[in-house]
Amino acid sequence: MKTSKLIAALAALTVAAGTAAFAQVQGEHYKMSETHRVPAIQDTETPAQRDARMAWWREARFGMFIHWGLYSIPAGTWNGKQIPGIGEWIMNTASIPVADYKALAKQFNPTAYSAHDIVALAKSAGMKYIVITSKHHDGFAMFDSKADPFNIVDATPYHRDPIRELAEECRKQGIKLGFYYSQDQDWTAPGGAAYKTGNHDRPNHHWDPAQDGNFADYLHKKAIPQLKELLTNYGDFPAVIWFDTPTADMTPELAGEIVALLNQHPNLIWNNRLGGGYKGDTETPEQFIPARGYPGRDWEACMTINDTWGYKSYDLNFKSTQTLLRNLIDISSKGGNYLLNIGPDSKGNVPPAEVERLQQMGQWLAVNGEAIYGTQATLFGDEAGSFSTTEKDKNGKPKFIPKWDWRSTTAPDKIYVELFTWPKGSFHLDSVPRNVTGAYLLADKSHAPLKVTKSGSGIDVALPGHALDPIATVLVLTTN
Ligand code: FHN
Repeated sequence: MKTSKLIAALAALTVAAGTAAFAQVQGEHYKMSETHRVPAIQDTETPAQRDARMAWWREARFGMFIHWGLYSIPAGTWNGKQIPGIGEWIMNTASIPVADYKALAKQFNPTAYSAHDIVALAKSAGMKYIVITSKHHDGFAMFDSKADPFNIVDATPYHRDPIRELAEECRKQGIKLGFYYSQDQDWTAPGGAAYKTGNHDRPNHHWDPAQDGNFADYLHKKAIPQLKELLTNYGDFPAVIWFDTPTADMTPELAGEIVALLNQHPNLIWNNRLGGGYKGDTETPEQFIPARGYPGRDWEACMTINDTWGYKSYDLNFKSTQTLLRNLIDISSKGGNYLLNIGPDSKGNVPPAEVERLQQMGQWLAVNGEAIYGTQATLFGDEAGSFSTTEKDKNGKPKFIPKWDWRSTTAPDKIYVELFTWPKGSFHLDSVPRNVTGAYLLADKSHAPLKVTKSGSGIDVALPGHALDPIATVLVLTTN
């Protein structure tokens, strides 16, 4: 099956099944090629240059994804009906005509939006960067665009550029900012691609003649000019461009035109979802954590807090702080970043349940962040779980059975062990590939030494009777 068809089939399947999130469109589904007509920075830089370019991102480990746009107005309901699936897909899922969807802009007046508060929230959560939807698949630009009038400054009573305000606040509060940009799907621009949901017609799955047109024209008239605006109008930002959902329309030639633009910004980081065979900088597993990470590749798991990216008024299926924190620790132990989403409502308020969980994560990180930021993957590995010899996953491959007792992250002179279940009496490792010189608990301010007993290449660390944190207590092994 061709890649684009596979992605479309996955999308249709997922929507049909009414599952929580859209298709798991992660990097490995895209066809990549090693050679490009327009070489990308990843093709030409040295390993040392690459390490320097990726340094802040690798150190960061935890970022905030923001899905915010016109779809926060219907918030999952259209013509009185609750529309299944993720909130930002409502236009596609409910086959909303272009004119009706565009009319939402006249009502969009997010007066409660505060860039200051959102950046402060990210910081209080311990997040080190933000990636916001500058334009999602609905084609509405959340920024001041001269290239296309369907944007928040020209088409709404708000008349402000929230992305500019966010960029200024990120600069003030010392955090990086990236822009999500849906370069391929654009459901309100003639020629913009669409994924199939429901009975939308082949070959482009459009549902309104206003969408018909030529993809290359769309790219030249709207997407490339808007990318230029985003890359030049916000000072030292964006630090990241986060592309999404490439289709077969994005040929190597067209993608090459975008790459030529990206190449003019030598510090930029961009993901593996441009299309046209480009691998980009990062793998982007969506709504799942890969069993063993992606050794040798930078990667970032993007996930929702509930079951939608864009705000849906009735999606209250919020994950617990325990789940979210364990995800962060699990991802860090496999060498990846966690891009955790919030979905502000149409006034610009972040749902309180999301704020609460992020702040609780931040409290844990304020004490234990040393075990996360700038760390490397585990030196062990089996603690994460193993592949079943009998059970198969939905792709027919051996099923990964995770274990949730502990994880480990690594610094040059330390091994961190994040304990989820508290062992009775002592923590045992069969084999440690370094010489352990001491041990203490990170949340113990006095760093009182714990007794370490060595046996062969293994160790036992004597522990107090109770965990210091109900979610994860970090045991630090000093090493040389
Ligand atoms: O279709 C989008 C979806 O709305 C959301 O933006 C996610 C975030 O990674 N990306 C696409 C699905 O892969």
